[in-house]
Amino acid sequence: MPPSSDLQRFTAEAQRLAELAGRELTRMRTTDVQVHHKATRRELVTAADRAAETIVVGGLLAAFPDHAVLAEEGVLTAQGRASKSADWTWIVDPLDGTTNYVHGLPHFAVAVALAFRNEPVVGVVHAPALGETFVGARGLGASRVFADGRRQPLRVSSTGDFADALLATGFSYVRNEPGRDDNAGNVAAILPHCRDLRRLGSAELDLCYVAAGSYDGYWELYLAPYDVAAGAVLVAEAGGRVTDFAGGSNWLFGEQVVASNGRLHDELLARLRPVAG
Ligand code: LIP
Repeated sequence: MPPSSDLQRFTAEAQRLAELAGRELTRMRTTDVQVHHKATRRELVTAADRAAETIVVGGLLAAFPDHAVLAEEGVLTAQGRASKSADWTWIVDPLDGTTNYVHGLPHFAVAVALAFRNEPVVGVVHAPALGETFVGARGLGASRVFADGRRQPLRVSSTGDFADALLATGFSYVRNEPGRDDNAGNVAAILPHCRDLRRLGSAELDLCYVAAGSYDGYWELYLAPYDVAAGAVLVAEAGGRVTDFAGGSNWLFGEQVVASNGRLHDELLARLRPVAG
């Protein structure tokens, strides 16, 4: 693992670029947001997604030319693929929570992660409409930074009884495709046994709220690496646990993520149904 001084430098640049992109998202949100559809009618993309990605990826490629980049919209890189093989790969979701952004809701974020040999070690999630940025790096802890400069350390909750747990989940764009699990069975299996469920529409912010101790756990299916990489770093640095549905480590590329305060993890895994598809 590289020295912490490198991680601090990478984190600072990721935060700077995420906040710059956040300002552009805010500016573009005041105009009529032109919506386009990706693979399914539910999967939205806007010019704002692309503008934010151009800012973040352009800045990263300029600052770290020998690093690879995996970004959602593929504006400056081959879509969905890292631009080159390298020890270091930036993983970027320029606008996580696009549906919220289009519908005028505040839960959307710019998410920037950096992986060392495919293991995320830096995470930045900037929520412009909420006026906060979640920042962290391997071994350096994680913080919530407010627009007025205040900084709070992130720490997962201490909730130990499932009946007291506030949990979160989401529903994939591909949930109704043949062979896919629409997650309704998991909701039916879990909701009767926890305090309540939330579905806010941004996986990266859901992971941040686990790291902040607001949520006691979160799960979702069929997400891409850029939907989870940054938030997962923050959960780990805040003392939480991130796995796939089997309790293993295939959560980044495996399309199944479970995050928790650690104490509730095994019970959450036990109540989730085996993944179909
Ligand atoms: C979204 C995720 C959310 C999920 C949505 C979508 P996007 O990412 O953050 O958790 O439920 O289906 O995948 O598309 O807004 O970047």
